[in-house]
Amino acid sequence: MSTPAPNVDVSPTVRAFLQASHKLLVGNSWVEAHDGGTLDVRDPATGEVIAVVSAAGRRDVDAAVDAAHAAFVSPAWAGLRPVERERLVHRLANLIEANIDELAEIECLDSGKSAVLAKRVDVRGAIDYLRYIAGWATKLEGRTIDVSFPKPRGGGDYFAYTRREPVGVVAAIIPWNFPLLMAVWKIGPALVTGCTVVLKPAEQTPMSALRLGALIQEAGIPPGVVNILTGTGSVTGAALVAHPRVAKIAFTGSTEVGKQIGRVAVDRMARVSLELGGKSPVIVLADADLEAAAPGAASAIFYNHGQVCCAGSRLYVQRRAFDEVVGRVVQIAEKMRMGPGLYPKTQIGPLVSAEHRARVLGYVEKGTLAGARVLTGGRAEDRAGYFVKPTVLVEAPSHSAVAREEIFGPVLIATPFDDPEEALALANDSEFGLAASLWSRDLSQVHRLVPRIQAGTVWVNCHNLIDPALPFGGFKQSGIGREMGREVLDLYTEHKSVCIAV
Ligand code: TAP
Repeated sequence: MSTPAPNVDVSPTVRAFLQASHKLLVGNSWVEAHDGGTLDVRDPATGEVIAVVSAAGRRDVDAAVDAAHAAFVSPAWAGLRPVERERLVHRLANLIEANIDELAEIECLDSGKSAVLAKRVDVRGAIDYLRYIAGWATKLEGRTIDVSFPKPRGGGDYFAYTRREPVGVVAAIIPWNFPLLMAVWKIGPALVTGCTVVLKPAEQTPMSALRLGALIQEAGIPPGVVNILTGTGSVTGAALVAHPRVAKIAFTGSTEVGKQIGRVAVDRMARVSLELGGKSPVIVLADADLEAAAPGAASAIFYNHGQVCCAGSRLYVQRRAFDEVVGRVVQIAEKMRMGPGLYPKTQIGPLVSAEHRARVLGYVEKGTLAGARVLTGGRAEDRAGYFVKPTVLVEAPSHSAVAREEIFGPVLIATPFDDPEEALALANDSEFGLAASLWSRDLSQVHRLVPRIQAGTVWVNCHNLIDPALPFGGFKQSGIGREMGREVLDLYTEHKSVCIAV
């Protein structure tokens, strides 16, 4: 179902922001790219250019890493007490909150997502995350350890302890599906641990990072602690990853690019965390509350138009409930209101770019050629912008690309199973292992299955719930490392062992 042209306009504040000249944040200054390079930014709902940003080249990367390195060792940053770092992070959270509507609108125009959801999930999520992580600045602890060496000759003893120390300059490279949230997931832990950052947003969605840069300055975070380089992955991203002064790479994106980055990082032993793709299963047992499971399965795949790393893109339903659950998901898909994210009633917005729309539709085509049947959707919406109808496929062969690879769009593959063991085998038959959900009222069955599901997060009777306190990351090819929770601190700190002869 498509919505008529929206009767909502871009606000004057956001219009003025988009039309401004956009530069790179290096140290405390906004500067143009050395070679004058720029990138067009498009509104996915119309395909029109809404802003022009700088495209950082190698010399800009050098300047930003130098600024981050200088800040890392400067008394203005390294000399701050933990409670002062905590206060700066809270200040940033407060400023984001004070600008919540503007940031949600920017995110909507840049990425195509609904402004209502951008406010509720992306921007509110960024604020909540910063407030959660801020408190860890004062809780970075080591341990004292009783060592068993022979005592020093002539008496005395050893005193041994560990310290957590910031890893150094962090290159944060993020994707386009939750731009502000992904930026904050990396900047937050870097700030509380005393690291410094060079952030590179995705070329499709750089705008919220630029607005965030201004708020970072307003918060009083010392110059050079956070630098922001807009640009492409192949130039800006690659130069950052290879830079010898970058101590750690925090990457969220596709498995393909993650592997390339991992190889470069290992070559010079840079620390690296990789939050990568998924093809997450949703398993519905016949005893589940189907009134909840069917809309749950629909929202697991169609939320943010399927552009979610943990989207429930493989639906497995026990055979006797299959027609009912899949039928309801199809009904929901057909009723979803499609339109620009600025229109408050929109439930499905455009995909992020024309290239991505072609990629998603290419998967559907390959799937049908391999024998899959389209129950609904499967095509672009006949209007300007990069819209793809919510799609449900059945009978996709288990070896087909559409059933195995990450599509990152509103495309669900539904498959029946006969018993829980078969469901488990189907769910685990994937190179990915980011997340899964299990729907059942049988608690014993749930406890039997949860430990055997190969995924970094397992939701039971819910899906896509991400909390700042819950570690998040992937098994298998879905990544290395855990963001969120206290586990994220390990990604931004080194453990130093100290042993003193006393
Ligand atoms: P990618 O194409 O992998 O891009 C991610 C980022 O890497 C972008 O900023 C990109 O720059 C940059 N990049 C590309 N090539 C690079 C290179 N050779 N060196 C350094 N940087 C490079 O992913 P995407 O299409 O933006 O995002 C979708 C993917 O992200 C999906 O696979 C999704 O599952 C994953 N994702 C995972 C998670 C978690 S938490 N696991 C969360 C969200 C998204 P440009 O875009 O500017 O070229």
